[in-house]
Amino acid sequence: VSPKPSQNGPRAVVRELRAGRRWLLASHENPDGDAVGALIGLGLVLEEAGLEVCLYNSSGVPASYAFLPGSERLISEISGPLDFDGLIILDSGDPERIGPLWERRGELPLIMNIDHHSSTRPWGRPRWVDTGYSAVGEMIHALAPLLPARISPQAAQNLYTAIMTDTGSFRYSNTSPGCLAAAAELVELGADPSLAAREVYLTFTPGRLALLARALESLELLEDGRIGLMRVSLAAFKDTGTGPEDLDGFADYARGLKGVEVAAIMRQVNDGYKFSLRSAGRVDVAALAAQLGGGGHVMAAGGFVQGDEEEALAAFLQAARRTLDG
Ligand SMILES: [Mn+2]
Repeated sequence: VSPKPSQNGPRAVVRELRAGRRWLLASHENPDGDAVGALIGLGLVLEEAGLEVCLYNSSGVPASYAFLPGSERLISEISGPLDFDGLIILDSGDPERIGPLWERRGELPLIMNIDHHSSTRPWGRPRWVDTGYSAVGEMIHALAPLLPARISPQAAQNLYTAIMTDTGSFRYSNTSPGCLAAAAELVELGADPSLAAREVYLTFTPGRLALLARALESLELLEDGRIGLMRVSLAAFKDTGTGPEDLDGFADYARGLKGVEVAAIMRQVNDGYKFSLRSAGRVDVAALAAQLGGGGHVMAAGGFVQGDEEEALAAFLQAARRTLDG
């Protein structure tokens, strides 16, 4: 008796993709470079394989990723019936993170999970979740030859940008031989690294620069300098005409301070505060975020506390102390 083929992993994903024709692709709201790049990259790769795709992100495309070829195809609302063979959710440890579309999941015959976050409860069928990948963009690069499908120069630009941003420009600890090899091949296939770096890191709007100034002004050191905390209020976004996506990379300033082990951005939302956490290397911020009802990676994670500023800060510090001393 030959062993039953696994219902999960890249080959199961390919089998399912091939069995369908029309796919709806989604990634988490307030998307980062991986959530946008992997989404468009997979869409273009599936089209090369002769499939039809619809690309959804409830937040739309952040300005710094509008340069990505195919970004104009992202939609943030779907009004008609969900006439698809299934939904593919990318880069979301928790499927609810795709936003309002999740409410309509009952209309879809299948929900697939392709991700590199560590998740406490498995979901999706089939699912391919592998924390060994630096970015979902790197996973899509590995998936293409299995389909098989060509990675066009446009897809390569998206997948390269996904890997670049999730590794902090190949500086974070998830920068592996595998992701560097994938990035090199994507450049060979037509990705332009200098374009990606210029658009993502070196292009500031005046509003974003003003937001950075306010975030830096708020920076304080807590717990004997082991925590670097920045606070961003709803008013700060409003005054500067910016949004949460403009905070991308700001935590690096706090993390870069000597002695800081955890960098945190405490961002006001309607009913509480979201915490975006970055580790300097020793502390597992995913464990810290889990205490705040969130999750993520060892080096980058996020959580949420309901309540006013004082309550949120107290809850964060309690969780942070536990993790720092653990
Ligand atoms: Mn990612």
